[in-house]
Amino acid sequence: MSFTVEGSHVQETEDLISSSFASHGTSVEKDATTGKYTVKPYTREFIFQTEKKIPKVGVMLVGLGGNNGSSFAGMIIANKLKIKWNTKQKEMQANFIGSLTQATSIRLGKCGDEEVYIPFKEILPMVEPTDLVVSGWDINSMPLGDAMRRAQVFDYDLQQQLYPHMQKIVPLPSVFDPSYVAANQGDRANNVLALPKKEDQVNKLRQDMREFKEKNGLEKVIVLWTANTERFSVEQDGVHDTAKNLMEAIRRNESEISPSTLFAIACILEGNPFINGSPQNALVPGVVELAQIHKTFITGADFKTGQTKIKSVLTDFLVSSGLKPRSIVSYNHLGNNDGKNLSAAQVFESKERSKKHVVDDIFDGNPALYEPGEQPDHCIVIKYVPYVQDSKRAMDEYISEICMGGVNTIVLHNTCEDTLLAIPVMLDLVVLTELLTRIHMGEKTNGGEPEMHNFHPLIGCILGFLLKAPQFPKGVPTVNSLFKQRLCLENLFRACRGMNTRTCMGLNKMFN
Ligand code: NAI
Ligand code: DG6
Repeated sequence: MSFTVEGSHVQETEDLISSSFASHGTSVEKDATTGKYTVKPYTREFIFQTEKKIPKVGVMLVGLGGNNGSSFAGMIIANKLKIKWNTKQKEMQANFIGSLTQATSIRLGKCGDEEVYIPFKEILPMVEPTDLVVSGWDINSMPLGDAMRRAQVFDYDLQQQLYPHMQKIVPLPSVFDPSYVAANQGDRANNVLALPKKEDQVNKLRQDMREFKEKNGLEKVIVLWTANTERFSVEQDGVHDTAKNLMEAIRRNESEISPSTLFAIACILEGNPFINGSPQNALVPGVVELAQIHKTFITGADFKTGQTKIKSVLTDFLVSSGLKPRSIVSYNHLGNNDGKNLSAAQVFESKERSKKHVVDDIFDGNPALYEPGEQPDHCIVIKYVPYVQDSKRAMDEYISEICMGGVNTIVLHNTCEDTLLAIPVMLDLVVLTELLTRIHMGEKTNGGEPEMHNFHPLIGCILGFLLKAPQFPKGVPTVNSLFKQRLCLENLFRACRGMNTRTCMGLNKMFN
């Protein structure tokens, strides 16, 4: 590692970084008679322990043959082989641009007059992307070389170089339930597990994970759902509400349990983290409870890539500046298979939810502008236009009330290249999830050594920067604001390393 941290609050051995961290918070009490609030600052002392040894990690993608799946595998191989290719403008070389861990930096501090930054990935030991072993499932049997050509995401010259390497990777047969996706996806389904019982399907997925692990000598496997967006499961008491009910419902082959929920359950039972990159409610309450019992990470939902990332920044800028958005309209059209699947109403509704609710907490958090429950008009439109392929066009209009009756209108046009925005986000989710499995925390109390714990299974609260609809543990307030989410990650890792968290107050030079 490129730096060490000194101080009595941090110790580093060959295996472990141990740090203690004082977290300053405030509790608020309301006087029942006067309605007046009293704020009480408090400090809690936490201990973090980070295992330094980076395991050999495998990634299994559900939807391996799709645009995201094949391009993710291609990105890893191209970087591993340091592939260079020609576009019509210039020679390119493989990179991870767009990845928080691989392409951004963290400020260490000042060294004399020099500002010192380190690559984000050096703050704590993280797996090297090129060391990842990639496999997975798809309901379509196409080998990845052909799937990459079908996707039309990479430049032709890059495709030509990757083809022989990619063609060796063939997706495993998957669990498929046509009632969860658009009818237009049926002709893709030629690689489906011929197991009618859900219990057998879960067991087969578990076996696939074990075999992948053994065959490649892996110490950890992370599973990422990047398959089609599914419609929401209709959550029912007695089926989805508890871990016990869910497992019993699987045994009696209940129909309203989605493939993505089955994958999540198989992962939990194998002790493998599961990441849901699509918006559907795979992580129903029974899944969350099962993950708590088995102490396995689950996270979702829906990669935050283009239009929504901008929305969570722009709305935050408007509302935190005291401007009042009254109308947000987000339109996009795209021509890839994702767009084709989203053209079915029930599937679209899943995406609509995650694209829409990403700003709710920003309005709720400013009672100076918005009455309780007041929200701007907010409309999401997605259209399938095959010609534009993966090059999604996203157009947004934000209309805000400004001072003294003024109206401010912002219009954006964003040519997204959806998949090339998504694959670095997928990489970050894998790298950071793996790291989080090696961090343990405890709280210092007056007597004795603190008991150390894993993080709560719903690590969406830590990885929200990468997710449109991060799932938080009950009682933890939702944060969608992009830069708060980034600061959360950076500060958590600084604390684990024994460094002060960033306040951005710049107090050292503030007085005259
Ligand atoms: P895609 O349609 O190209 O790929 C999905 C793949 O999943 C297909 O190959 C399909 O055959 C396969 N599939 C469908 N059901 C399956 C099942 N039950 N088991 C295994 N495989 C199955 O879509 P793309 O563009 O790769 O996107 C994947 C997912 O990621 C979609 O749900 C999309 O909404 C989501 N997403 C994509 C973002 C992006 O910017 N590309 C951002 C946010 C989310
Ligand atoms: C249509 O919106 C397709 C979707 O799958 C999105 O492209 C994807 O969720 C990325 O969305 P966004 O809003 O982050 O650009």
